[in-house]
Amino acid sequence: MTTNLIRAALVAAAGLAAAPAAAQDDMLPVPPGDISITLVPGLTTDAFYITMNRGAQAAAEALGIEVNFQGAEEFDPVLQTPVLDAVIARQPDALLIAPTDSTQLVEPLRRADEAGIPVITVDTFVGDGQYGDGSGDADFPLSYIASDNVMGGRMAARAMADAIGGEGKVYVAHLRPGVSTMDQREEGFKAEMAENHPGIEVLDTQYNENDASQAASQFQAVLARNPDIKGVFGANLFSALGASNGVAAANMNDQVTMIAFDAPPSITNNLSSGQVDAVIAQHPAEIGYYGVMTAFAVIQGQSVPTQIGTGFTVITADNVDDEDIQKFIYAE
Ligand code: T6T
Repeated sequence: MTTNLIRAALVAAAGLAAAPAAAQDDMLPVPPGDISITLVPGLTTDAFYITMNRGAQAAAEALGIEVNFQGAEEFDPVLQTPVLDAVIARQPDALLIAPTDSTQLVEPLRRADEAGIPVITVDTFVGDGQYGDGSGDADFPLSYIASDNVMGGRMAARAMADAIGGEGKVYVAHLRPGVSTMDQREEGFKAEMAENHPGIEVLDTQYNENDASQAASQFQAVLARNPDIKGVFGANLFSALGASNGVAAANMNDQVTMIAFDAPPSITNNLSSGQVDAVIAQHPAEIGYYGVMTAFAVIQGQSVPTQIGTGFTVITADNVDDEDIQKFIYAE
C-alpha cells in the first residue's frame, strides 16, 4: 500500500471522508507532522527489538510521523527506569514500551501516565496484562501488543515432545522471573507437558539473567546432574543461543534436542547442522507496526483494542530456506 492509501484507510477508519493527503492532514485532530512517539525496547542490542523497530519505522513512514527508539543496553529494570524518566521529560505524544519487569515498571510507567502520555506496552506487560478488565485503571496502560506467549510455550513443548518421542528429561532456559513473556512461555510449556506428554519430566528452570554464557554453563551443570537429559527449551534469544552453544560444546547435539524461541540468524543458521532442532519465531516487526498504528489512533482520539495478538512461524531445517519463511528471520 502506498502512504496515501494507508492514510486514506486510517482516515476512513476514523470515520472521516477520504480526501487527498494534504487535506487529510488538516482533517485529523492532530496533524501527523506534529506527532512524535517513543519506543522503549527491553534492550537496544537485541535482534528481536531491532526488528520490532523496523516495523515501527515502516508504520511511522506510512503515517508521516516520527518514532524514536531509545533504551538501555541490558534487559534490566534498574537501567530501563532512568531511560524512561528521560523520555517522560521530553513529553512524547505516546509511549510504546517493553517493560523489563511486570511489577517494578508499574510506578515508573504511572509517572508517564500522570504526565499525560498515553502508555501502550509491546512484547511484555505490567501487572497481569489484562488491561481494561475493570480491576485497575481503565486507561492505564491502554493496550498490549504482543505474541501469545502461553501459546508459544505450548508450541515449543509440542515440538519438543515430537522430537524426543514423548519420553525423557528436559528443562526451560529462562531469563529471570518477573518478565511476563518468559513466565508465560514457561507456563505454556509446562502445562502442555503436564496435560499431554506425561512421559516427559520437566526439570527445574534455569535462570541466566539474559546472559548467553551463563545459559551455556547452566547446560553443563544440568548435564552433570542428569546425563540422560533429552532436551532444552531456550525460551528467548540469549537463553537459546547460550544453551545451544553449551550443548554443542559438550558434543551432545545427537542426544539433546534444542527448541529455540526467537529467530536471529545466529540461531536459524544452526538448524541445518542439527545444533538447533526447531525455532519458534515471533513476528516482532508486526508488534512494532501495530504498536505505532495503535498509538496513532489513540493520539487521534480513537478507542483502541486493549490487546492485539501477533503471529508465530515455526522454522525447521526443512523450511528455513523458503522465501516466505526467510522474511521471519530477525534483522541484526
Ligand atoms: O524473546 C524476546 C522478547 O519477547 C522477550 O520479552 C525478551 O527476550 C527477547 O527480546 C529475545 O531476546
